Amino acid sequence: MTRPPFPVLQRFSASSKEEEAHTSNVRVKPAQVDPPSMLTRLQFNCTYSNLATLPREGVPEIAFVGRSNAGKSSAINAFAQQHKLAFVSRTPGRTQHFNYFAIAASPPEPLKHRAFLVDLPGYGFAKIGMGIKSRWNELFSTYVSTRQPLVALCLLMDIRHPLTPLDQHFLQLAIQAGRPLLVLLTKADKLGFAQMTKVHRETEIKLGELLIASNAALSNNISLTVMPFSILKRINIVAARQWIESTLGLAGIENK
Ligand SMILES: Nc1nc2c(ncn2[C@@H]2O[C@H](COP(=O)(O)OP(=O)(O)O)[C@@H](O)[C@H]2O)c(=O)[nH]1
Ligand SMILES: [Mg+2]
Repeated sequence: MTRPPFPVLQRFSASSKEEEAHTSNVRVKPAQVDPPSMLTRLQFNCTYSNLATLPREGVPEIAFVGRSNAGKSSAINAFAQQHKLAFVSRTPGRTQHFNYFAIAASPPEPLKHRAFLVDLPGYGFAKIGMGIKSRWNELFSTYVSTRQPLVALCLLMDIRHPLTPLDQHFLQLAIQAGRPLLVLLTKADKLGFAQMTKVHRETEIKLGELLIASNAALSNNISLTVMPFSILKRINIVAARQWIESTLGLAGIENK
């Protein structure tokens, strides 16, 4: 059987209004752009520091992972269209726990949820000691390889310095666990359009190579989607949210 030259590397399609918002530098109000989304019902659920106590409801979850300060909490806030849902920090490395955000069942019932988004502790903050780093490494690798309700990972990397050695390390753990990946190249507003497109393409190519190098047999089955992403310029907020909703099985349910 002939193997495709690359693993399943999916092209994103940003909504035309989002692209317009970027290229013409116009800020588009959320109400004009955003289709209705279940993610606007996100609520803080619980903080966990121990894998054994994670929710056992068996509903699907997507975890947000990346270096400290990559923009994880900001992205969750943007998807939820809420300003203070996830803690957005100017002091990197402060979130040390697994923060669970829940989409409530409807009508709301205590302890019944449709899905979770999980804000994982950031990695790679210089002031964190080796003890915490190795504990986080162990936590993450156990979580990503054994957590049954985990349907995908969303990896966030600052578009100005993507695929650092630590990013590659955690990508390899995710790939080995066979998890679908959404890679967001955050703070894309910091680059011009040409540079943003160049980094996007280069990152896709490097990720494809990394997939093949990590596990050639497995790589053909892993879904990998890469998008430039900006909250300030609203680049791909809707496209990423749609990817998340469809991966969580929420597409088309829309607030019912
Ligand atoms: N320019 C720009 N800054 C952003 C963007 N997203 C997040 N930030 C900033 O990056 C910093 C870190 O964000 P945060 O969400 O706390 O990162 P986390 O540590 O990964 O959760 C904050 O100062 C945010 O305001 C973006 O799209 N553009
Ligand atoms: Mg955070």
